Amino acid sequence: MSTSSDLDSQQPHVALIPSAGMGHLTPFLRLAASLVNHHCRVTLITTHPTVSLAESRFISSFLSAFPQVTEKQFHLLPLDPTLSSKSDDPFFLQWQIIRRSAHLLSPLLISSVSPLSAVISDVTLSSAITPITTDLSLPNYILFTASARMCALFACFPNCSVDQFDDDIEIPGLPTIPISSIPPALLNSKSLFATIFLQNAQEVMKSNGVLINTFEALEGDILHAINDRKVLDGFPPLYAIGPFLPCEFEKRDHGGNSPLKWLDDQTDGSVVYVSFGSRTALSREQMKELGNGLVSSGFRFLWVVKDKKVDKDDEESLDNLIGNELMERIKDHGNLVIRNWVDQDEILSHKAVGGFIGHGGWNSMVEAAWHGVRLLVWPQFGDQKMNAETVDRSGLGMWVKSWGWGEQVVVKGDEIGEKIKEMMENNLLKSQATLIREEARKAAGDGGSSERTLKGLFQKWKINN
Ligand code: UDP
Ligand code: G50
Repeated sequence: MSTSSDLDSQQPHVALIPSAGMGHLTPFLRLAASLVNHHCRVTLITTHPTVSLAESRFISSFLSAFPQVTEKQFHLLPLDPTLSSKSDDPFFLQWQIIRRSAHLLSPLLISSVSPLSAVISDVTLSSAITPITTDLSLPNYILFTASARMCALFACFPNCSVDQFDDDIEIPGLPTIPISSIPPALLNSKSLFATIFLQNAQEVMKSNGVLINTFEALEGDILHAINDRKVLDGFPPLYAIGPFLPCEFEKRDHGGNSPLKWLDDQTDGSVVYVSFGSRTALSREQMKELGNGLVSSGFRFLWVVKDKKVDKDDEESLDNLIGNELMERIKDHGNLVIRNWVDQDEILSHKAVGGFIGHGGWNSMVEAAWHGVRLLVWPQFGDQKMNAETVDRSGLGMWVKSWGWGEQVVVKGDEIGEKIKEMMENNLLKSQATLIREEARKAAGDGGSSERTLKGLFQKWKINN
């Protein structure tokens, strides 16, 4: 008869090393919750300090909800002053700080209560972590935090001659990628972002596998192209284990200010939810045009406004940001504008919500798929056009390519209003979003493609135990 300690010793033990920003932390903590629920031991490496309040709160509530998870605090080195001149993005700088501090991870990984079966680290850190896991002879997996389409570009990047990027990009097994969709920072091979991206893409080849928050029905063609080695011979196995499910620990006490009460009073499917994620601030001018567009669309809306990249800096009042006159019109029409963190899952799962205007952050895209909410994607920077392409092709949403990147053009309110109407009145999008929701649930459910893939990984990790 096996005892509970025998069973414990058969459990895989995985260490997770997330990177900075909610878009990177969220998939890690959702994966961690899923691993615990599958009886896996989890060690979570938590970086100190974090950039945003949202990150530190998220980690605290995760650790309170999962006391069985071992936390290892990773105290970062200070920022190298020469780096701060190379980027004004605090999250991106934090990636560099984590990378520079990576040698401090070895003792944390060695001092685990039980030996590790695998280490899973964020893709932005991969070239800094791989030498450490190799040194410790630990299996090393990478979590890719964007779409499979972006992953294909990542895989091929070392073979692309970026400075000669003047044409569209051909990746075997994928439709042509227009040059205008490539993350702008990658177009300058000398930029810090492009240099690190290249190093990560080279080093990822040494990892045991790449995990990704997507699923067959959403990106099956690209997953197959990568795993059939059409995209790049020798790329590690890509494990599609999404959608990562939002969890109970993410719920916050809104002190009676939850938008749910307002949503409860709206007609089913009538509301447009507008949010550009955790770290995208539109220009003031664009914000006003968006407000005008929302009002002119005639649809009810719930708009989450952000003024600064980092939540701690968001101080300006809504009246100052949007202007009194527009705020009055917004309220007169019965709409809701919020400037704090919202529980996006709670909103997307509400029956009143019919459409979502978002920036193409991959977590949000997968959450929309999970809830079957159709999208109007408005990419602002980075990987977001690559993600938008996937949303567009799957039929989950639409993308107005002429709107360009966030800072390129100021899109006029009238045009925004028209496109909102188009998204909300398009029955094909609506039915396709419902279909994708069903597929997402099948993938994550018992016997579904992602569930089976995750179980396969457990078997591997148990053998390594
Ligand atoms: N999010 C949220 N409430 C907010 C803003 C963001 O719950 O007020 C969540 C959102 O649901 C998603 C994550 O934060 O899970 C943001 O990641 P995403 O990849 O969508 O975009 P990013 O913020 O990284 O640009
Ligand atoms: C954030 C961002 C820009 C950007 C990406 C972001 C990605 C994700 C993949 O997540 O493309 C990625 C892989 C390796 C790497 C960085 C990012 O070094 O602001 O493009």
